Amino acid sequence: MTTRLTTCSRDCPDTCSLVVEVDSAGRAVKLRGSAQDPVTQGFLCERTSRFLDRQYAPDRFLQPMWRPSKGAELEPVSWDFALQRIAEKLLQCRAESGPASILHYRSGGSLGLLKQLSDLLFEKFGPVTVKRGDICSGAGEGAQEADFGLCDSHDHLDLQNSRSVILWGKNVHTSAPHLLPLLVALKQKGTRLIGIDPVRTRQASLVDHFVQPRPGGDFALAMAVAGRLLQLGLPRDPASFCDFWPEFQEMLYARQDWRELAGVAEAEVEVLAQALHQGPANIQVGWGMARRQFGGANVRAVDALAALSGNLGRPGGGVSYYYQRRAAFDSLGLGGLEAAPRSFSETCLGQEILQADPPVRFAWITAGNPVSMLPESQTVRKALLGVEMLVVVETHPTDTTDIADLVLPTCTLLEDEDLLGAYGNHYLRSSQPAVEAPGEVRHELWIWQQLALRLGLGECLEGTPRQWKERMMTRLGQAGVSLEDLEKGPVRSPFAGQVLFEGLRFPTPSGRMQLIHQAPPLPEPEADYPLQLAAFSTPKAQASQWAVPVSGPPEARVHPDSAPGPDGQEAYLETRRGRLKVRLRHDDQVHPMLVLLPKGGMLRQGGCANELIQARETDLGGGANYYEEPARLVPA
Ligand SMILES: Nc1nc2c(c(=O)[nH]1)N[C@H]1C(S)=C(S)[C@@H](COP(=O)(O)OP(=O)(O)OC[C@H]3O[C@@H](n4cnc5c(=O)[nH]c(N)nc54)[C@H](O)[C@@H]3O)O[C@H]1N2
Ligand SMILES: Nc1nc2c(c(=O)[nH]1)N[C@H]1C(S)=C(S)[C@@H](COP(=O)(O)OP(=O)(O)OC[C@H]3O[C@@H](n4cnc5c(=O)[nH]c(N)nc54)[C@H](O)[C@@H]3O)O[C@H]1N2
Ligand code: SF4
Ligand SMILES: [Mo]
Repeated sequence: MTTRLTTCSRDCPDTCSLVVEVDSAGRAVKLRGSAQDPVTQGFLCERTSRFLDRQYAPDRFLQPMWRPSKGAELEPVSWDFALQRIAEKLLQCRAESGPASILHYRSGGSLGLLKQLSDLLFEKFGPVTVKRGDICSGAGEGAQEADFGLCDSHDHLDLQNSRSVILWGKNVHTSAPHLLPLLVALKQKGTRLIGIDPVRTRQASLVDHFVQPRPGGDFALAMAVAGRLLQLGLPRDPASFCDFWPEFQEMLYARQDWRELAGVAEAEVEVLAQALHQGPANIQVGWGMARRQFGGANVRAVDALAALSGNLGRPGGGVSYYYQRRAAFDSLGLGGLEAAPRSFSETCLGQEILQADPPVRFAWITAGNPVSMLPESQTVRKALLGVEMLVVVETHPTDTTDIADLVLPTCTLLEDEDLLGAYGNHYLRSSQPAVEAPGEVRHELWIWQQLALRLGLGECLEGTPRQWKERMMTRLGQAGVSLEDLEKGPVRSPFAGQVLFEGLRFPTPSGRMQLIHQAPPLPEPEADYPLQLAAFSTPKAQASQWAVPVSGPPEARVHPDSAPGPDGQEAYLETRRGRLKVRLRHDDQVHPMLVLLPKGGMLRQGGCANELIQARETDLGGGANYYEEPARLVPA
C-alpha cells in the first residue's frame, strides 16, 4: 500500500488536499483529507468521501464513443477515428460557415488551471463562439466589481480579527465545509456568529442568531439595517470615500417599510446593526444568494452595509464573496470575449443556439453538463441536438453525453495533473495522478494536442502537463514558490494580502466605492404559482455528479403549511415550463414561500429541476435566476 498526495479539483471553495491510499495493483482504496493542509484539516466532505464509488463506477467512459446517427446508441471507437472525424468537421465548418459556427463551452467539472488550454486551442483555431456571463457567480462578482472595482476577499484567517461574522446566505455545512472548524473555534473564543438564510439550515445550531428573511428579501433587509446604522451614528462620513452617498440616502428614505418587506423582526435588524456598528464585522456572502433576478442588487446592498458601518479596509472586516483563484498563476494571454466573433449568454444558451445566425454547426463541451445544469434543460437539449456534431469530453454519462455524437473519455480528479487556486482561501495547490488513467482514458492536454496536430496547429500546445504547470508559475517562481513546493502541499499565495482596500482606496475609475442607489422591485408571489422553486446544493452531490446514483421521484422539501398532502406522499411540482412528479418532504425549516429540489438532478434520473426553470439573466454579470421560478404543488 502506498499513499499519494493530490488535490480535489471540484468546483468547491475549499480545494482540499487529498491523501489517496493505493494498493499494489494500482487501485485507489481509500481517500482521506490531508491533515497537513491547514484548510483541509484531515477531513473530506460527503460527496468526495464517497468518490471511489464514482471512480470505479461501471458506467465510466473508458473509450472514445461515437454515435453513428442521432438517436442511435453510442459505440466504442478508436482515438484516431474519433479525432479524425472531429478535425474534419471542424475544418469543414470553419471553411464553409466561418469560426462563429463553432461553439466552445467549458464549465466547472474541474477547476484546474490547465483546463484553459482548451480555450487556447479554440481561440487559435477560430476564435470561435464562446459563452458570456457566468451562471454561478456572475451576479455577485458583477456586484462587487461595480462597488469596489474588484471581487476578492480578506484572508480567511483574518476572521480571527472579527468580533462578529455574518454568514449571509451561505450554507457552510453543505457548500464550504472546511470553513466550519474555523467558525467553531471562533465561536469558542467569543466571536459572535450570525446566519441569514430563508432556509433554517444546519447552521442555525452553530450561530448565535439566525435570521430567516423572505426569499430574495436581502435588499430590503440591508436597507432596514442601514436605516438603523444611521440612527446609531456612522463612524465616518461615507461621502469621504463613496460616490452616490446622497442618492443612497434618498433611496433608503424613499420607503419606511423595509423591515416588513424583508419579513424579519425588529430585534433581528437590531442584532445585525449592532454587530456591524460595533465591528470589526466580516460578512461572508454566499454564492447562492445572487442567483435571483436582482441578485446583483442584493449583494451590492450588503456591500453598502460594510461601507457605511466602517467595516471596509480594516482587519476583521470586509465582505467576502470570492477569492481570485487564478490570480497567482501566469495568464495565458487569451483574447476571450473580445477576440470571439460571437458570444452566447450562458444562462440563455439553449435559446441563443436555437436563434443563432449563422447557425451553430459544431459544439465542443468540456467539464460541464449543460443539459442538466443550465436553466431550461429541454431547450438546451433541443438546441444541442440540432448541432451537426456535438463533442463532449467527460468521465461519466450525463444528460449531455446522452445526446453527444462523440464522447471523449478523460481523467477523473484522482488521475488528473493540474494546478489549483481556491475560491474560498488563498492557498495554491497542485494535483498529480494518484492512480493511472484506465483503458483509453487520456489527460485533456493529450486530447487537445492530438486534435491540434490534425488541425495544423501542432506547435501551439506542445509540452507535458508538468511543463505547462511550470510555464504557468513563472511569476510564482520569481516570488520563491516552485512546483516542487506545491507538490509537497499547499502554499499560500505570496501575492494575496490579508486585508482589502486599506486606506479606503478602491480600484474603481474614481478610486472611491460606488454605493448602489436604485432599489430593485421585490418579486411578488403569483396567484397561480404562489411558491418559488429553488434547487440548492445537497451534500450528496457535486452539481450533477452524485456520490451514490439516484432514481425515483426527487424529494421536494416544503413547509407543511405549503404542502398539498402528507409527508412522504407523491405530488406534482408545476411551473409554467412543465411538471415533475416529486415526493413531498415536510420541513418546517424551509420558508413557506419556497419549494426545494436538490441541485443536480438529471433528466435521465427523472428529477431535473432545470427542466422546470426558465432561463432568465440576473441584473448583473449574466448570472442565472435559478431560485425564483414561480411554482405550485398539486396532489398526484
Ligand atoms: N455539497 C455541495 N457543495 C457544493 C456544490 C454542490 O453542488 N454540492 N456546488 C459548489 C458550487 S458550484 C458552488 S458555486 C459553491 C457555492 O454554491 P452554493 O451551494 O450555491 O452556495 P451557498 O453559498 O451555500 O448558497 C446556497 C445558500 O443560499 C441560500 N439562499 C438562497 N436564496 C437566498 C436568498 O434570497 N437570501 C439569502 N440570504 N440566502 C439565500 C440557500 O438557502 C442556501 O443555504 O459551492 C460548491 N459546493
Ligand atoms: N437549478 C440549479 N441549477 C444550477 C445551480 C443551482 O444552484 N440550481 N448551480 C449552478 C452552479 S453554481 C454551477 S457552478 C453549475 C455547475 O454546472 P456544471 O459545471 O455543468 O456541473 P457538473 O454537473 O459538475 O458537470 C461537470 C461535468 O464535468 C465532468 N468532469 C469532471 N472532471 C472533469 C475533467 O477533468 N474534465 C472534463 N472534461 N470533465 C470533467 C463531470 O463528470 C460532470 O459531468 O450548475 C448550475 N446549475
Ligand atoms: S468537494 Fe470541496 S470539500 Fe469536498 S473534498 Fe473537494 S474541495 Fe474538499
Ligand atoms: Mo457554482
